[in-house]
Amino acid sequence: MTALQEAPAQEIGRDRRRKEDARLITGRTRWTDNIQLNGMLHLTMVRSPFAHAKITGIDTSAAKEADGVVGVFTGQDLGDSQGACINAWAITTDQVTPTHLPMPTDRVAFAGEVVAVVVARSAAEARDAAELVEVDYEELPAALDLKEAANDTVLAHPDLGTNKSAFWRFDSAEAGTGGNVEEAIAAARESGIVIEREYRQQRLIPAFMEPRSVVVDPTGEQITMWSATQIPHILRFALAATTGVPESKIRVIAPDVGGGFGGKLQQTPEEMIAFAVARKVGRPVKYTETRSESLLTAHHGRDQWQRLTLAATKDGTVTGLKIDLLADLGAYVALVGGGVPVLGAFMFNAIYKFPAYQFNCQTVLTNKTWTDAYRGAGRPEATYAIERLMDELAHELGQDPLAVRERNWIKHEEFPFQTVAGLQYDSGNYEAATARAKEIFGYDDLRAEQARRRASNDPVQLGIGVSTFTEMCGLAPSRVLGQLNYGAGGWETASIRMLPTGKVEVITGASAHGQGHETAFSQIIADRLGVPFEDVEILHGDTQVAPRGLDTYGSRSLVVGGEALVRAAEKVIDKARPIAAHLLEANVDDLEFKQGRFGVRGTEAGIGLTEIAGAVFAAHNLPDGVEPSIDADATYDPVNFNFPHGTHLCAAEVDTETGAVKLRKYTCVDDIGVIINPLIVSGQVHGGLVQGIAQALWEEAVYDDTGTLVSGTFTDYLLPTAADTISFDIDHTTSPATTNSLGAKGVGEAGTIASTPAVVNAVVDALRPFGVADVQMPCTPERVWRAIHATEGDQA
Ligand code: MCN
Repeated sequence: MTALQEAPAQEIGRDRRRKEDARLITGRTRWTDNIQLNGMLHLTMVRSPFAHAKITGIDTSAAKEADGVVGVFTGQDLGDSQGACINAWAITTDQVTPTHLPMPTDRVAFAGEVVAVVVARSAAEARDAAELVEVDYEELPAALDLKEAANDTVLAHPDLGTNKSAFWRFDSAEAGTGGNVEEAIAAARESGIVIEREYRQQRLIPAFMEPRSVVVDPTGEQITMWSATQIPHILRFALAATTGVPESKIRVIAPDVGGGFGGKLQQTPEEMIAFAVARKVGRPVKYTETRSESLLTAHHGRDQWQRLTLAATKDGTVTGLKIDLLADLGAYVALVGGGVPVLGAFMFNAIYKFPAYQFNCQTVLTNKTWTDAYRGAGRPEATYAIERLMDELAHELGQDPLAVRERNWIKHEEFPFQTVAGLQYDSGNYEAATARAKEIFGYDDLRAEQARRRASNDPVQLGIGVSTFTEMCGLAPSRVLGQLNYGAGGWETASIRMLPTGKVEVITGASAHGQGHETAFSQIIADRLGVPFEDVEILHGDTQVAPRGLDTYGSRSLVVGGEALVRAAEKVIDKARPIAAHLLEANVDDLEFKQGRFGVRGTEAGIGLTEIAGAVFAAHNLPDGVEPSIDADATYDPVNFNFPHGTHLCAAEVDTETGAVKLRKYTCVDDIGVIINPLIVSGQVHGGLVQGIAQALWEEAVYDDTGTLVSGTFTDYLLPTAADTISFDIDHTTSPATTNSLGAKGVGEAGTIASTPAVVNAVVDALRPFGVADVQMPCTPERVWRAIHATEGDQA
C-alpha cells in the first residue's frame, strides 16, 4: 500500500474555465425545446388581449376542426386538474391573495393571461388553430396606475373589494433594535437636516436568453416534466400540492437552463397547463413561449414607489430613516412576489449605523403582469434609495459623498455588528474596499477633471457616481424564514458517491442555470477530498437524481449548497478513516488526511481516498462492523444570512445638449470573502453590472393606458448588448464570512445591486450645476434633457 496518488493543485481560488461551457456555447446540449419524444404534441396558448375583462364565452369549435388539432381546452374543461399557482410567502396572516388559476374561467386580470390552450400535432398547426378560438370578452375598467390602485380607485379584482394586498412594517423602536424614527425626524427638523424624496423603481423584465419551455411526458410510471426552470424541487412540490398527484409520481428535470435572473423562480401557468393537458390526452406535450410571450407574461420585476425621509445632524451623521413603500404585485401574488419588498426591508440601512429606522410597505394588486424576484429582489431597490439619499445629504452639506458615507458606515473593527433592521453582519471592511476602489478609479483626478469641465461650461459634463452596498444573500436560515412567514426552509443538500473507479459523483440540490456550479463545486470537492478536478462529476436539476433540494436563487448556491458539499466531504473522510487505519494496520489516531491521502504520521505509509473507495467496493477486507460505503450526505441550514459588500464608482459623461449619457469609467471593488473561482466571479460581476446599469439607463416595461404592454419586443424594451457597455475595472478585498467554513460570500446579485445607484448618482452629479436633483430611471436622453430644461422653466 503506497502513497501513489498525485497531490492535486490547490483548486479553490483558481481561474478554472467552466466545464459546462463547451456544451452550452455550442448548443450541443439538452435545452428543453430540443427534447423530442415519440408522439409528442404541441401547445399554443390563447391569451387575453385585455388587461381586465369578463370572459362571456369561448367558442373552440372551429379550432377543434383545424388541421392537426387534437384538442382545445379551456379552464372549465380542465377543471381541478389544472391545479393552481401558489403564493409561498404570505407576508402577513391577513394578506389578500386572489385565487390564481392557470386558466381563469370567468375573468382575466392582465393582458396575456391564458384563456385556452390548443393541442396539435405540430407547433405550427397549434399556432394556426389558436387564431380560430373565439373568445367573447366584456371589458372591465383596469387598475393600472400603482398610486391610484393603492387608493382602490379601480379594483383589479372586484370580488376582493380592495387592491391592498398586505401592509408590512418594521419599526426599530417596536423591535427593540433602535430608537424612534419620528422623534429623530422631529429633532432633525428642529436643528438638523431632513431630506425627503420620492423615487420610482420602474418595472423591469428579467429577459433571460432562453425563453421558458416545458415538456411533459405522462406515459411512464411517473409523469416527467422537463422545464426551463430555476426551481425543479419547488415546482414538483407545487405540482403535487395543487393537483393531488403524489410527489413520488412526479419527476421534474431542469436540463441546461439558459438564464433566469429570478424570472424562472416561478411555478408558471404554462407549466401547470402542460401538466394537465398531458395527463388529459395521455401523450407527451411541449410548450415553448415566443419572445413576445416571454416579455409579456414571464413575471416582471421591481415596480415600486419609494417615499423616503432621512434625518441627519448638521455634521452629516444620519439619525433616522423612514420608508413608505408602494409595491406593485401585478394581477396575482406570485410565488414569492409579496416577499420581495420585504427582503429589502432589512437593507435600507445598508452599511450604515443609523440609530432609528422604520419601514412601511403596502403591496398592491393591479391589472398588469404579476411581479416577483428579479436579480437582487428587494435589495437593489433598498440600495438605490439609500445611496441616492446619501448623495443628496452630501450635496446638502457640500461634502464629498464618500466622506458622508464614511462618517456613517460601520467601522471594520465593529464587526460583528447588530443592525437597526435586526440583522447581524458577520464581517466586512468598508474602508478597505473604498480605498481600493478610489485608487483604481483615480477618484481625485476625475474630480479635478469634473471641476475643469464645470468651470469651462463644457457641453459634455462629467458626473461621478458613488455607491456602496451590502446585501443579505445566501437565502437562508430556515428559522428566520419561518419568522417572516415564508412557506419553506432555506437548507440545501449534498451527496457524495465515491465510485470504485476513483471518480467522484456529487449531487447537489442547487439548480444552476448559468452560474457554473459544475466547475466551482468540482473545485471545492477536488480540494476537500484531494482528488483531481477532472474526476469530479456534479449532478443536479433532476428530482430523481437529486431528490431533495431547494434550488438556486438569492445567491445561495455556494454559501448554502457549497457548505453542504464541504460537510458531506468531511463525512466521507470520517467514514474512510477507520478503513484506512485497518488497511494500513495503523492506529486511527496516527492518521492524518492531507491532499487526498491518509498518511501514518512519521512514516512513508499511506493510502489514497480513491484506493479506499476501490477497497470498499470490493469489501473483501474491511474492519468488523463497518458498512461497505464511504458515501455521505449532508443537509446544511445556515444560522445567518451572508453579507457581501463593495464600493462602486462610476464616471459618466452627460451631453447637456442632447441628454445622452455615456459611461466613461466603472470601477468596483467587491468583498465576497473567499473566492472559489475568480473567472466565474468576474463573469457574475460583469453580468450583474450590466443588468444594474441597464436599469439606470435603458430598461423599462411600459404599459399604455389600456393595460397593453407597449415595450413587448426587444425593439422597445432596451436590453443592452456588449456594444452598449464599457470595460469594467473589477477588484476584490477579502473579509471572510464567518458563517460558513469556506469563508465565502455570494456574488450572483452583487453587481446588479450596487451599480444602479452608482450610475444614476453619476448622471445627477453631472447635472448639479443645472440645479438637477433627480432623474427618474431609466435616465434616457429625453428624461435627462427635460431635467436640465425643467430647471430653466422650459416646458419643452
Ligand atoms: N462563486 C465563487 N466564489 C464566491 C461566490 C460565488 O466562485 N465567493 C461562484 C459560485 O460557485 C457560482 C457563482 O459564483 O458558480 C454564483 O454563486 P452564488 O453567488 O452562490 O449564486 P447562485 O449560484 O446561487 O446563483 C444565483 C444568482 C442569482 S440570485 C441570480 S438572479 C443570477 C445569478 O446568480 N442569475 C443568473 N447569476 C446568473 N448567472 C447567469 N449566467 N444566469 C442567471 O440567470
